[in-house]
Amino acid sequence: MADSDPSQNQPTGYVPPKVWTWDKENGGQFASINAPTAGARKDITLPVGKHPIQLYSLGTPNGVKVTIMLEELLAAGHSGAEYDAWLIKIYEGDQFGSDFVKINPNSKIPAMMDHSLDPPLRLFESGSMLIYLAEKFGAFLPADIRKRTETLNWLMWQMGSAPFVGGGFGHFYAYAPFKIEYAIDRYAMETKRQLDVLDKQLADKEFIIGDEITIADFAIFPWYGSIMRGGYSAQEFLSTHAYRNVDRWVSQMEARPAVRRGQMVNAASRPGGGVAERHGAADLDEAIRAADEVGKAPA
Ligand SMILES: N[C@@H](CCC(=O)N[C@@H](CS)C(=O)NCC(=O)O)C(=O)O
Repeated sequence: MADSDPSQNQPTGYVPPKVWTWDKENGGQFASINAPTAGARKDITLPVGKHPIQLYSLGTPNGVKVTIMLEELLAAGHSGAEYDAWLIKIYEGDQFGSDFVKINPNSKIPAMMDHSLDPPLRLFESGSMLIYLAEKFGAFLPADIRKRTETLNWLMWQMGSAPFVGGGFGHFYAYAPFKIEYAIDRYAMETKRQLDVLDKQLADKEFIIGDEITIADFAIFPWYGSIMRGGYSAQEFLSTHAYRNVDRWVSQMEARPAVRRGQMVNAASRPGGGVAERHGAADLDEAIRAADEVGKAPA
């Protein structure tokens, strides 16, 4: 570890102990659910609906990747992608319920079961779900070796990069109990670097890998689309208007009906409309009708 002058540390005088122990909540928005241990904390039985695919999730960027994929599959005519989406309230600790942990030992949404297999198959990690669904339905992952590899390159880029945006920038800029200049500078720089990576990639491409939409778009859009549209209230701070190619691509993604539908799932309080749970197309049709009515109403 690099030596530093304790008087410069935060809090002033702080010296890391020889062995770290968990003796207090660390503050910030998620302090009450954070712990240094894994495993179930309570017995919770998860419901199972009527469709082959059962999703246990929340409308955060990692959850929305999968609901956009499922809605795009349904829009493309893959009726086997019908799904029930159940709400997992991570702020209340549902991800530490016994049944949820059996699906995802990492206790994070999204988690999924495919009941069309016997015994049913468990899935965790959103990137794994996107690849699984793409292969199951033969969609949004090109067969051509170069295009397939490029799609997976960008999918893995997203999975590796977004934690620096969410857990790094978002945490220290929006959620931490106090502002630390060093941490905010470090992660603002990294977030802007990633936006520039995307901006350069999209300069001469309609979608992430070229002229066809793939699971790379579904994975990248929820995170970077959110930042571009005011996630963490950081549009001005990060000068997001400068990333013109990303902005164009985000608008194009937002205009897709299946993307709109996917963003509404497990997101009841989302501005622009949403549903807590989704058990059939009609649930979203109804929410869209209601949102459009509100949009038409005079201010
Ligand atoms: N790499 C995982 C990340 C999932 C993740 O971080 N999920 C967050 C919500 S976006 C979560 O469930 N957090 C609850 C917790 O940390 O206890 C994926 O892509 O599936």
